[in-house]
Amino acid sequence: LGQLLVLKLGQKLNEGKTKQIIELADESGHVLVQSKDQITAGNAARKDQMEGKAAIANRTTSCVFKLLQEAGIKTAFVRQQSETAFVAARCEMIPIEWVCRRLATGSFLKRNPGVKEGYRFSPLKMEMFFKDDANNDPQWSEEQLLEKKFCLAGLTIGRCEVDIMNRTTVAIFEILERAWATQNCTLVDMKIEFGVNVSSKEIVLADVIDNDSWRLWPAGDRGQQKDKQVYRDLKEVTPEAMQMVKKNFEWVSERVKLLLEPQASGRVVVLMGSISDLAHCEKIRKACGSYGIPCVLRVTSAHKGPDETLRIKAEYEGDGVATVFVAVAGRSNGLGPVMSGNTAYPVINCPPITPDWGAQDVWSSLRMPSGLGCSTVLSPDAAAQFAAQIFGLSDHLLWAKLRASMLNTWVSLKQADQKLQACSL
Ligand SMILES: Nc1ncnc2c1ncn2[C@@H]1O[C@H](COP(=O)(O)OP(=O)(O)OP(=O)(O)O)[C@@H](O)[C@H]1O
Ligand SMILES: *[C@@H]1O[C@H](CO)[C@@H](O)[C@H](O)[C@H]1NC(C)=O
Ligand SMILES: *[C@@H]1O[C@H](CO)[C@@H](O)[C@H](O)[C@H]1NC(C)=O
Ligand SMILES: *[C@@H]1O[C@H](CO)[C@@H](O)[C@H](O)[C@H]1NC(C)=O
Ligand SMILES: *[C@@H]1O[C@H](CO)[C@@H](O)[C@H](O)[C@H]1NC(C)=O
Ligand SMILES: CC(=O)N[C@H]1CO[C@H](CO)[C@@H](O)[C@@H]1O
Ligand SMILES: [Mg+2]
Repeated sequence: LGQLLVLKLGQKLNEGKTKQIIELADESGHVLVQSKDQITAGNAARKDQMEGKAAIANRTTSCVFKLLQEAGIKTAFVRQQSETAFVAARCEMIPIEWVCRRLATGSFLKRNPGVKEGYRFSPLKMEMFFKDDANNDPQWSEEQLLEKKFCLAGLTIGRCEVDIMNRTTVAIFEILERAWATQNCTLVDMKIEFGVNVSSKEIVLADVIDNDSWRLWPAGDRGQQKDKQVYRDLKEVTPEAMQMVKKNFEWVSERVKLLLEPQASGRVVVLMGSISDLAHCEKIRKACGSYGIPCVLRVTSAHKGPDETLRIKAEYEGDGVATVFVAVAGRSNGLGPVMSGNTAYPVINCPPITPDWGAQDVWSSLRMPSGLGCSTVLSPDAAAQFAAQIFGLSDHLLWAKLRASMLNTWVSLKQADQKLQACSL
């Protein structure tokens, strides 16, 4: 509450069943999203105050948005403000619920009789629902959304915007699915909403992601579900039953914090055959930094000082830190192959190719003796990215960055094309 007093609140912009949206007098373009202390189901037909629920919802939303934000997904979330409130970009909300499913359950089974609960969707199943309480949020097709030509904060929701939301929903699901897997929890399905940031006119993930937004089955077992379904399924709302729902909520909100914890931390060791390769190696280090991977640079030549090369290698073996070696050697690359033949850690060749002899030199990185498994990439960025992909196998936070970056590249291409088409009209 102390922190809250520091904020100068403007007028209340909106109030729904679970939260209030309040203007911030001193931060234009931002709002305070304040959770209300109650749980609703069946469109508020069932309403019970649940002490502490808002705080738990706050924690869930902040952790999930933080995870996505750090991965590089564009969200409205700015910062946690108090136990029950966070500051977000002011958005005009697109009145669509995007639903993404891995396993069939709930309303999908009713709409698709014959499909058994637990049917696995691969690729993920996408659905959208128009937010219209009076008509029970009807399911919509893409065509229905396109024909509506919604205009929010000056942005018309057309083909490009719909594709971006669809793709972003899939990326968000995959990131959260991977994160929950670290807790042995299956993310069964999820619903999210997008808004248009009124300042940037960009589509961003908005509203909240909390217990109401997903189904989670610990160990893939519906019987142990920890989501709001438990509340919906209650036959009678007794204090004991509500206590159980709250305990489930707490179970999730305790675990959601663990989603932000790195699983393992690795390191990249770049070996260069000569100090003249330093500029190339600095680019690798910089790119590793963008993934948050520590990177050390060493100079050693496998041709001129093989004893030193193996001694340096030994420094990074056996201390329990997962290591990827990157070998940078011009002309004849002996460094990568010698490393690869003498360590079980992965080795990536990244030779600094020159215009004169590059076409010949590259063969020293490609044509290997049998038994060696080093890879070769030519750009420093690619070397760092490949190392990140290796660490991403066991680090969901790193994997999330790679996944978000793939999405953002796709979105940039889409937007560049749209801009070009608009200009040539
Ligand atoms: N960053 C934001 N900027 C502006 N409005 C927002 C933002 N985040 C959420 N909102 C909107 O605030 C309103 C209140 O939220 P709440 O979830 O309580 O509504 P609700 O009763 O569940 O109604 P709805 O069916 O629209 O979700 C919603 O219309 C929601 O879309
Ligand atoms: C999302 O995109 C997929 C793949 O292009 C498409 O099959 C699906 O119909 C889209 N879903 C919605 C709800 O728009
Ligand atoms: C997940 O399950 C595996 C295998 O059952 C177990 O070894 C591991 O400790 C579990 N992890 C968590 C976080 O519960
Ligand atoms: C919203 O857009 C403004 C203007 O571009 C930008 O400064 C701000 O960071 C955006 N907010 C969020 C949360 O993305
Ligand atoms: C999310 O779920 C957890 C546990 O199931 C619960 O503690 C929390 O209150 C839920 N949040 C919301 C908004 O329902
Ligand atoms: C009361 C409470 O749980 N508040 C939390 C809201 O979420 C942030 C981010 O996880 C926490 O730092 C607060 O403690
Ligand atoms: Mg809502």
